[in-house]
Amino acid sequence: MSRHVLALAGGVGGAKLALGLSKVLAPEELTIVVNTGDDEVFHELNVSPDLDTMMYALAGLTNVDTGWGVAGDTFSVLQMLGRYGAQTWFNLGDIDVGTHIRRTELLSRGLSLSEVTQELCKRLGIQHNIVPMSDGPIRTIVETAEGALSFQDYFVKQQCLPVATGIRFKTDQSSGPSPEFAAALGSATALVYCPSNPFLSVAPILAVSGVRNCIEALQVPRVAISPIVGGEALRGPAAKLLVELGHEVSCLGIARQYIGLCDVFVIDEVDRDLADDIGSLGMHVETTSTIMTTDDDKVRLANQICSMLEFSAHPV
Ligand code: FO1
Repeated sequence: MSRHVLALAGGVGGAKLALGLSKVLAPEELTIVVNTGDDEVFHELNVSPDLDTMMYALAGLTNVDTGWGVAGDTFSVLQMLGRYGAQTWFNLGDIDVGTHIRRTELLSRGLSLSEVTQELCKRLGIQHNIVPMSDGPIRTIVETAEGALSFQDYFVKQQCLPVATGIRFKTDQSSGPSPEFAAALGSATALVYCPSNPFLSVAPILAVSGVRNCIEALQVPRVAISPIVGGEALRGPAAKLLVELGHEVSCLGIARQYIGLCDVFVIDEVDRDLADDIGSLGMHVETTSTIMTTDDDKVRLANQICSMLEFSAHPV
C-alpha cells in the first residue's frame, strides 16, 4: 500500500527533520505543512519566515550558523534602508529579499500563498511539496506583561524578553487549511509533528479552522518528536515560554501538549527516565538520539521515524 506522510513543521528544528524526511521519502510520499502564523510585512514585502526556512533547507541554501536565511548573504539593502530611516531590526539579506519581492509580486497578481510557494519551490528545484498551513491570514500574537506583540516583534525585536502571559491566534474563521493541507489530512497514512515549538509553531497549525478536530479523529499513526532535550530547548524560546506559561520544562511538559493528538512520542536518550510518565499520558514512547547537527543525523532520525510508523501499534 502506498504511504503518505503529513509532516507539520515550523522554524529551524522543523526544517531539519523535514529535510531528513525529504531524503528518505519520494515527493509523492510526503507533504510538509508549514506554520505561517509568523508571517509579517516588512518594507511592503510579504515575508513568510517559516516557509523561507523550509524552502532554503530543501534547496540546500540554508545559513547553517543561524538556521534561517541564506548562506553567505549580505545586508547592503538593509543598510541602505537604515540610512533612509526605515526599521532594520528584522534582518532581510540581499539574496533573501529576492524571495520576498517575488512572493509579494505574485500575491499582488492574485495568486494564493499556496500557489506562490509552489512556484518559488519549483524555481528553487525543490521536488517535495511545501505547503502553507492556510492561504488565509492567521497571525500569532504573544500576550506579554508589556502588552500584545506580533510574533516577530516578540521573537526578533524584543528577543523574547517580555514575560509571556499567553498566546493567541488572530484569525478570521473562514481561514481554513490550504487546499493541499486539507487533501493531505484526508489521504495521509501517517502524521509527523516535527521537533518544532508546540506553542509557537505547531499550535498555530492546530488553530486553523477544523484542523485540531480532524487530527484528533485521524485513524493513522501520529508521531511527535520532542523539541526539548534534557530540559533545554534545542533552539529558540521554547523553555522560557514553557516556564512563563506555567508548564514543566521537559519533554513531559511537551508531551502534555499532544494529549489526544499523538500516539507515539519520541524523546532523546538523555530523557529516558521520563518515558514512564509520558507513557501514562496514553502515548507509546520511543527513545533515540534526537539531536540533528549534520545532514546524516537528519536522515538517520527520519529513517527511524519511518520505521516507527511502519512497526507502530497503529498499523497503516
Ligand atoms: N530570526 C532572527 O532571530 N532575527 C532576524 O533578524 C531574522 C530575520 C529573518 C529574515 C527572513 C526569514 O525568513 C527569517 C528570519 N528570521 C530571523 C527567522 C524567524 O524570525 C524565525 O526563525 C521564525 O519566525 C521562527 O520560527
